[in-house]
Order: sequence, then C-alpha cells, then structure tokens
Amino acid sequence: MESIGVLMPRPTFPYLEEQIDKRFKLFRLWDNFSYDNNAIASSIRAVVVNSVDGADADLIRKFPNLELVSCYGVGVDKIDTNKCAEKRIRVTNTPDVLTDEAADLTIGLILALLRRLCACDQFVKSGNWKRGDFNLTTKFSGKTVGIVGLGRIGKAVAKRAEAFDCKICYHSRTAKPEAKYRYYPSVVELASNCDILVVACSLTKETKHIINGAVMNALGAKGVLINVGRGKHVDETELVRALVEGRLGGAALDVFEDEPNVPQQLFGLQNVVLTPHIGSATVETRTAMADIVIANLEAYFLAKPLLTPFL
Ligand code: 8YV
Repeated sequence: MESIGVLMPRPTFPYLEEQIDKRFKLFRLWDNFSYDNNAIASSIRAVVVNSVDGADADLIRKFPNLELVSCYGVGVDKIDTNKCAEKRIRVTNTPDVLTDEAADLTIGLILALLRRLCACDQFVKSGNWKRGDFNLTTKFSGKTVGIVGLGRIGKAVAKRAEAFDCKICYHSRTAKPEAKYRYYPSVVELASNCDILVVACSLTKETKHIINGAVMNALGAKGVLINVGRGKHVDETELVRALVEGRLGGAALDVFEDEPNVPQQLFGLQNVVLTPHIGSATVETRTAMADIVIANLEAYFLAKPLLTPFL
C-alpha cells in the first residue's frame, strides 16, 4: 500500500498525518504540491478532507484516478457527493465516535450561555467581584429544550437534557415513532414551544437557513438558540438583527456561515457565547475519528467492506 497516493489538502491533526504517512504515499497540498504534475495527480487514489473544507467538483476533477474521498468528520455537506457518485468515487465519514463530544459541548454551551460562565470567569479574574456580586443569571434545569434534527447528536443532547429534568420536543423531516418526545411538524411551532432551541441536524438544501427570522421571532426574547450543526443552518444576518434588537434572548454558536469569519456585531453582546467549531475537538475524539479514516483507507485498498461508508 506504500505506493498508493493519498492527498491531504490541509494540515488537520498530526496523528492522522503520521498514520497515513506510515501506510501510504502521502502528498500534502500545502507542501510544494502542484496539480500540474500529471504523474503525481494521476497517482492520487484517495483524498482525506475535513468537514469544513470538504471536496468540491474542482478538487475531484483534478485527480483522474480518484477512488475514495475520506472525510475526517461526520458532515459531508462540503463534499460534492453528486460528482462522487457520477465518477463512482466512494465517500466515507466518521459518524458515532463524535456524538458524545458534540452533545457534551451542547450542554456546555447552554450552561455557559444561561449561567454566563465566560462573563463570570472574567468578573473574578478582573477583580470586579471585590466591588459587588455578579448579576443573577438563568436556570437550565427544568426548561423545555427543542431539538432540530433527532439524529445521533440530537438524541444524545436529549438524553443529557433529560438528566437536567428538561422537557424535550423536536422537529425533523418526519416524526420518529420510536421517540418518546413531542414532535412538531414545523420549526416555528417547535420554537414557539421551547425555551432553548438546539440545531443538530445535517446541512442539506432543505435545512439551509432553517433557522430564519420567523423562527427567531417564535423563540422570542426569552428564548435562546444553540447551534452545533452548521453555520448555514442559521440566517446569520437575521440572527445578528434579532439579537441586537432584543427579539431573541441569546445565542451560543459553535459554527458560522463563513468560518473563521464571525460577525463582529456579536462580539459586544452579553447574551452571546461563541466557540470556534470545536464540537469534536478533543484529543480522544479526534484520535478516534483519525482511526476511522485510516481503517476506511486500509479496508478500501485491501478490497474489504468500508467501515463507515457514506456513499
Ligand atoms: C470537524 C465537523 O470540525 O464532524 C463534523 O462534521 O464539523 C467536525 O468534526 C472537522 O471535520 C475536523 O476538522
């Protein structure tokens, strides 16, 4: 397998790079790689991409012998899967291993937002505590959590929120008969009936801007939005407007429409918590994700079944 060309478009996690390098002929796009070198381009049989950059039709077209796109992440919305299907290129991703991490972060964001943990930390560190107590904050336990997308991550969030005695309701394309939670056929209805709206669905044509101005208004000045899905799930311009005008109670966001660019208007708002797309970003989870990427590459080139095929 040492002669099989595998391309990584950008540095991700050194462990992943090392493990690929040990087994395959790794080409690093950031390391003097030129698409114009036909011999090299023809030797590439797999690319390993992350969910944020993905692999568009342009990238795919550059490698005439590409057979596998392996995504180091669960979200494949940035991979042109139609192009892959047309060219019979297999696609793998890393579901399951990051579910706990994304759900843990969701609860962390809810608590950080409602209990204002980041501001509290600053309050103590700046010495302001000596001048008086911190303002009262908002309770999480017992609130109603509405989840958009009751897939793996949505269910893991629900399970955790249940431990906080929260009432759970959800919206997804269709009701899930096995779910014991209340289903709302529209996101506006869900938002009208919950305190905390969590976006945990995958990004598709149908779910782009699923959180629009009407949803924000339905959630209202006492409601908060948590986004651990994709930036494009939320109409960011509308979100900034709703927060600035006080029509929405707050937001905790791990993902943004144009990462790493985040609307500056959000920086000064007290009712906003921002994290830099860290849903899966722990050593443990990123290692597990890397191991799946490697296992899929090995399986593919040994003609064994893929572990986590997307396509
Ligand atoms: C990562 C993700 O940010 O799994 C996903 O869909 O967005 C993340 O886990 C990314 O793919 C790792 O760089």
